[in-house]
Amino acid sequence: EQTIYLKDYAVSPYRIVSADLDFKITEADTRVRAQLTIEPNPGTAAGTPLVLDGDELALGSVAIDGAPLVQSAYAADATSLTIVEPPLRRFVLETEVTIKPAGNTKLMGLYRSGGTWCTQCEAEGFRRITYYLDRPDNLAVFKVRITAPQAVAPVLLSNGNLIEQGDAGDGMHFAVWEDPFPKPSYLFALVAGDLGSITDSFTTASGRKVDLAIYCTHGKEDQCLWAMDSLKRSMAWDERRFGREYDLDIFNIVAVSDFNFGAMENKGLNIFNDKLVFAQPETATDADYDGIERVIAHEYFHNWTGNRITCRDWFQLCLKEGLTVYRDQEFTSDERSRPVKRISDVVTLRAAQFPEDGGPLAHPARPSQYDEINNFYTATVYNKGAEIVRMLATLLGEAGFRKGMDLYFERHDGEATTIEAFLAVFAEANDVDLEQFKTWYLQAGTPRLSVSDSYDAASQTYTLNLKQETQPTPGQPEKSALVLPIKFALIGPNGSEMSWTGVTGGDVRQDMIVLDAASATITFSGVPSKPVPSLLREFSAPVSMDSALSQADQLFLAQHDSDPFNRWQALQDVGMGLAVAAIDGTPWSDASVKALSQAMAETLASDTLDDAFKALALSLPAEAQISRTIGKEIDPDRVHKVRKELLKAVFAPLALEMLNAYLALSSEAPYAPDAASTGRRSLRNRLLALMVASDCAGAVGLAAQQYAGARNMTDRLAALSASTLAWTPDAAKLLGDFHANFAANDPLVLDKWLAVTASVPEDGVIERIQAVLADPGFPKTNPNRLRSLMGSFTLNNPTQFARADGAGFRFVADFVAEVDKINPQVAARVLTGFRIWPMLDQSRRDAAKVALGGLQTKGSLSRNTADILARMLA
Ligand code: DPP
Ligand code: ZN
Repeated sequence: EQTIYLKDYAVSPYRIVSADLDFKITEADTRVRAQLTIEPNPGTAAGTPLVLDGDELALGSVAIDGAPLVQSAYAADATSLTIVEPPLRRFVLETEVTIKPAGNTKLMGLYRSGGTWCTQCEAEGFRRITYYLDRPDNLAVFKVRITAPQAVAPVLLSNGNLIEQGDAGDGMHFAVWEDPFPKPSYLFALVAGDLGSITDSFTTASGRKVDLAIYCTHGKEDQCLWAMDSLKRSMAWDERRFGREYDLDIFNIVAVSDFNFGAMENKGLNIFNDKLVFAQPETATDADYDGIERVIAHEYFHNWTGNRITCRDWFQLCLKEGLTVYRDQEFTSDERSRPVKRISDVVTLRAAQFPEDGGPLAHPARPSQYDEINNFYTATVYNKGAEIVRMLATLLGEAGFRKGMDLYFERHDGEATTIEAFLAVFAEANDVDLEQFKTWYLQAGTPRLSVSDSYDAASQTYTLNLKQETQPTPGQPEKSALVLPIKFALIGPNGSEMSWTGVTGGDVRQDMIVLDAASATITFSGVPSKPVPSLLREFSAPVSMDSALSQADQLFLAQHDSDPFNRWQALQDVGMGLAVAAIDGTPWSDASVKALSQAMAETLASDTLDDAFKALALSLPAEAQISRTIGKEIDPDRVHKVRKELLKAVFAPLALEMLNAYLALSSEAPYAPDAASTGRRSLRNRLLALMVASDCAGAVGLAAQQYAGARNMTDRLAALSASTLAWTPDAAKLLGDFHANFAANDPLVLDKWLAVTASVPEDGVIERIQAVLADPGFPKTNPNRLRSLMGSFTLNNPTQFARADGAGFRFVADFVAEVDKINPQVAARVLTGFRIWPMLDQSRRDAAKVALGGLQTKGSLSRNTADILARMLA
């Protein structure tokens, strides 16, 4: 396979300045006529061929300035169209191709979802629509004519403004759209279908009225209201927080059922996976409402960070994604609870990005090479990318960060640019050097921060020893020191923050240590008594930190730290310490478990902490996180068993408190998705899960009762999964009931049933999943269904996926081979679940290798899957 390298980036010899596209859509196929106005770039020599990208296109004709080209003047192969000797001046290239959207199961380019024609072009889908310079640094203005059957496609949409529409005879009609903003091809979109819609409007800060619409399958209009509400709040927030106004007179969103991504930020015409649009209390959970708000915001924010300023090449993907995730995180923090959002984001980072960064698929946030760009839409590019931007904001302060952002928009609007250009605006606006900071973008791996400390009473000095180290990752044996902003405080014996009179040995700025060397010894003088350090407050750098604190000190922080993140972290650290020691063969003492139990009880009883925070705090680290902390020779069964026992030991003694709190949190109020109501439900459902998991008397019945009486999906699904995860006596019955009464007729609810089914940590789950897949009615072309089932199995069911007998690995490998022929992106994504294999114990490693080796011998794998497989086995 050909590897693409960042160092090979070169400006194209030609550029397309405008694209006039004419789509004729019929049931059988779609004919695309493209008139591309093309110019040579400066320095292009006469006779330089023009090479356009193409994929699965049936070429009809080629002409330049109206004159058809003779056969010898061009050449078309499976991936390109070459014009041998184009004119060395502005010219119009006209091509006509035919494509078959109905058979396009890769869901890249123009395809059909249900009855609707829709597009997905990022990263390289546009070349499946017409021959083009399908690269993000080619910005062109688009004019699009769509002709389609009036009866099946009354709605015709593309980017920008509608400038003409009418009847085209023979039952056909047409619409012409024009987008005044030059854009790369990956932001092109087209939709044709029979859709309902809701409409609204937003008036921008400067007083311009923007018409908003969300299109969906008829009958689902009511379910789009939350998305619309989220959109309007996003538009207002970007004006307030970043001074960014929307720039077109219309903003359209379309919900479709078959979609590889969550959503896509096409200029003026976002296309969404319907699960990130539809919400009603009976079928969507609080997590779904959250996800919709977050992704609507994310795609909207791309209008400035991604669309107005785009990427020069795909190596720069995190220029738009990391920054836009940071922006959507800030939006949610401002709209809801900042500490709760921060904790949730860190949980996600540790669950999704740390394992990537510490395994065979590790890559820098800005990679320097790729075989298949679709495999780089990763937690590293998105979530670590956001952490890097967050560190920049932490280092520069809110005002300094905003100055940099303002300069970024001012300087690069309308450009396709790079990480270097992004960093340069912050350096310039704040007069700082960010050369070393840039390493965050270039170096893979999660730095490990180790800390030790000492206090000298005689001299009243407190010393912190900090050390950072990053393990080698594929292709990067040597690592250098990163710039780590470490927010901190020293907590005195009475629980309040201590001050000091002098500091030596490090860069200490008020509440932040900046560690930029491999190690530092920092001495604080004038410290009257031994403090407990609260380090990495707000999780100010994406590192893994070995807590050197005693359990007593951790519990002290859990009680007194004024930083909510570290308060939560301290409880997690206590649980982690006990679990890891027990797995290593040092059982916990009664006293240590009792102390944790007590701290959990105090957390639950607190009248200052809010419900959502309590729900997060009343937990132990997940199995996968415990495994990662141990790091090698993992036996997932043992991790599962020990964690379960610990959970019981900590929470069973709190049965009465939990029950009383659970009962007190009941509410008769109608469902509302606001932060307070969501928090209340999350704590109540957390308590239910804890009572069931720790075998509290009556808990099984309580879950069944909540399941049956639930008036919203949040509570129903929580009761169901509490039962299935603990595999209570009535779990199977509830699962069956959920399928029959809720999931059977609603695909998005079916996804929940699939996920719950695949996550049951019991023998027999593989057979149950196989039965689901064998049902002829199961849609193997729908990414949501496949991901709910197989993504949940590989990521949320470690004991069954990594079974010692290899059955889980074999099953997933077979699935990947089959689905690879239908949708390579989904197949490759499921395959990434294998990334844990190097840290498993010997027998499981062997089993994983056999399964992966078997897949490799299958041959004819897609580039997507072959790339993941090769890296997995390297
Ligand atoms: N639509 C995807 C996202 O917004 C890819 N750009 O992240
Ligand atoms: Zn994005």
